[in-house]
Amino acid sequence: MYVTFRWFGPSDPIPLAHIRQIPGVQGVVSALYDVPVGDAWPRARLERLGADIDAAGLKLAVVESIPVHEDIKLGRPSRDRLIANYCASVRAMGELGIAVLCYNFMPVFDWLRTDLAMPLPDGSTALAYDDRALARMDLSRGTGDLPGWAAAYGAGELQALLAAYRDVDAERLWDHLAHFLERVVPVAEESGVRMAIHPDDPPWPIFGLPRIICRGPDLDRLVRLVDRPANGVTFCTGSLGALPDNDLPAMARRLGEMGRIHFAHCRNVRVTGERQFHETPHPSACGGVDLGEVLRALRDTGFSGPMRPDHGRMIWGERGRPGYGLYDRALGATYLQGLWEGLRGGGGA
Ligand code: DNO
Repeated sequence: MYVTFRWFGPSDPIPLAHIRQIPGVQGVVSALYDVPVGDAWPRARLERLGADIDAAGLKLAVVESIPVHEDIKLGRPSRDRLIANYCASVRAMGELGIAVLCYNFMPVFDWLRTDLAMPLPDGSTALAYDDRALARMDLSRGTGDLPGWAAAYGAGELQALLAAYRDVDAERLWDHLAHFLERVVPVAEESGVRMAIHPDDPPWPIFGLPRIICRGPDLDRLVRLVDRPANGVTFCTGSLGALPDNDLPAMARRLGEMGRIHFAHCRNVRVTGERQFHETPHPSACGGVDLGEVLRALRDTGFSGPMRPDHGRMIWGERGRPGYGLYDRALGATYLQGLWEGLRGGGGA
């Protein structure tokens, strides 16, 4: 396991120098955040990002993410030109030796919560989701106020996108994902890049939009869609863990045996009702995910890829990007390494 930490580039309030001080963290997960979605990433800019990270004594190990343009997910005629741009970005990654690409195929929204600062009994705050609160959300003014990770869409643009998706049900979305992967995976393979799809978060349809990467069978279907080693997954315990019937250690073992886990996101969640959960500190005792068993499955199946501690709470008065403060994620990084070290029978990361 190669321990990494997400960094949002020079605008991230957390400096690389602080990330460097978290024991065991060697890699950085980052992206070019200002390239318009659909454009090819300029290789020189990616190279500069890598050089800045190198200068801090770390390594750019994962790109998370190159966003997939909505026209690709909608299967519009412009998709092939956009996919060609995507392939150019993947080639640039390969040339620079960045071996893992985390991406998602969620229509319109990326991860979404209904509360970005739910107070926990210990005085910290965490991200939370409740489907009943989602039903009350107003999309008529665009995505501006939504507590999540949506690309910003104005009211008109968002309504047009939602309307376009009325013709795209889950099976159509699978077809569009297959069309995308059939073209991108061979390029990734040639370039030495492993594709790692991120599960949908939350793992169920929202706002009437289909979401297809939610459960074990979906991950199996994904890897078979283009049955090549470069076509794999980001095993995100928090996203998948929001569905109680997902048996995470079994899923990790199965995909790990197939050699298709290319990246791991470790976080914990507590499910508190039907389509209702909140995030918790990383240790297994704090939430519903048995991280020890997930890591055991990864270790038993020979996982040696990058892992990052995912969302943390806000603790010790820290203010920052929801889910992405320094302190709780750093605690997560050391906890996860402790678990891993125990599984190895001691000695080193
Ligand atoms: C949430 C993240 C996701 C992830 C994308 C990958 O915190 O894990 O936003 O980066 O879904 O494309």
